[in-house]
Amino acid sequence: MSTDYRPMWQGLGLDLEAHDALLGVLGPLYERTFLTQRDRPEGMQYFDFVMSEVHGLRIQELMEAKQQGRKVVGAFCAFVPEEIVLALDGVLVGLCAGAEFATPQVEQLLPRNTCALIKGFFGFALARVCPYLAASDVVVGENTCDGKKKSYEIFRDLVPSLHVMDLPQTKSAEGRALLRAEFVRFASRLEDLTGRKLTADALHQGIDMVNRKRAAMHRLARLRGADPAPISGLDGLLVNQVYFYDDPARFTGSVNAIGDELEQRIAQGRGVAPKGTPRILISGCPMAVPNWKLPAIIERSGAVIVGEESCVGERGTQNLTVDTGRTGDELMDAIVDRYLTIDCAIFTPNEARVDHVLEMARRTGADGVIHYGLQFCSPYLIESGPVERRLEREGLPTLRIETDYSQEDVGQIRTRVESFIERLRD
Ligand code: BJ8
Repeated sequence: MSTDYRPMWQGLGLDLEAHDALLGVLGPLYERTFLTQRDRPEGMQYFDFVMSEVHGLRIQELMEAKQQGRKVVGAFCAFVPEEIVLALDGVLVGLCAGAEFATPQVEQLLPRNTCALIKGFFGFALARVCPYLAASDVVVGENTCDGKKKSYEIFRDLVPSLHVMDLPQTKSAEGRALLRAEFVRFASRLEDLTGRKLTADALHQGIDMVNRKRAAMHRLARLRGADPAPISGLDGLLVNQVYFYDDPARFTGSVNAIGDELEQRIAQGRGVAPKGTPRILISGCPMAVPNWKLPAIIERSGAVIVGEESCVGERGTQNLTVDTGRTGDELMDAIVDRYLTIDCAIFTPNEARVDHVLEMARRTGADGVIHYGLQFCSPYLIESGPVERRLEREGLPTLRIETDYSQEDVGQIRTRVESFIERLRD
């Protein structure tokens, strides 16, 4: 970052010293993890730039948007409908939750055995180091797992404005009705905030923008199915992570530019790893920036990751919203139907998730699946057993990894991943 953003961060109320410490760790970690990879697509330079400016230029853009009267909506979950936010001229951003920070302060508010993602967003808030949170006019919390649901009761005191969205636990007619009612309530909260009215025209535009963004991600996901893999899993994950921060139209253009480049690479038979390199699909909990621990271990151990069945990945981006409705009600129905297809482990039953893993494995030519569960995350850890058994039955070797954001278990995970990759080679 060449511009001095300190006055902006100060104006946002960040703790400059703690924030400097965060950036001082993030920058070198990014360089070691991403910039040392060989033969990256040139289009990744855009994403390197976005990451180098993720607390700088992008925040400045948000501040400019706010000056023009737009509202910033911060979120932690793939269930927050960006279509509605855009239709009310808002900007949706993902909030920092991918690293541990201020752990002693966090553990004064939350039990130690809370998942790292929840502790992560508490840490960023308590230490005042997330400019996205500081720039948000409203933060959306969702009643998904018990951990999030109960922790939002405490988090409410840490942010100026929290909107809690209730979510169903089943995909029944009653569950759908609840989700619809909650999306309507969310829209009305945003109408109050923005002083705008939700119209069918604006919803059409919001749906169109998000559909284009997701279609670009679908294209990237398809191209990752080529052997040799034209892009690393780390870079694929990075694109999925930037999805939550960047301007949607610019992001879509940048992903499509990568798509064009990957098509050329595939035509030339050019890849980031030799043809026949073991191919791995990751499935499980979301990996928010800068949570790159497991993917880095996997790819440094000689495999290539070809997809993520995750909310920072295909669980979050799969399926477009049908845009043929003419009235606001019809379009709201279409949005609800699209979000109800998200196979989060908070739903019961959740067989569609493992069907999706199998479909992804076939499409990407994956040789095996690594299930990533965050310690203390009951929904995904409990579901990982049935997922593993079904995948193994279907002939897909599966390894379950349970971890957190610390680096203490890196050696142990590496040993398990290496022997799993050997199994895939046999
Ligand atoms: S739609 S996956 S983004 S809830 S890891 S906090 S589940 S204890 S993140 Fe998620 Fe929305 Fe579902 Fe997706 Fe709880 Fe588990 Fe922690 Fe989790």
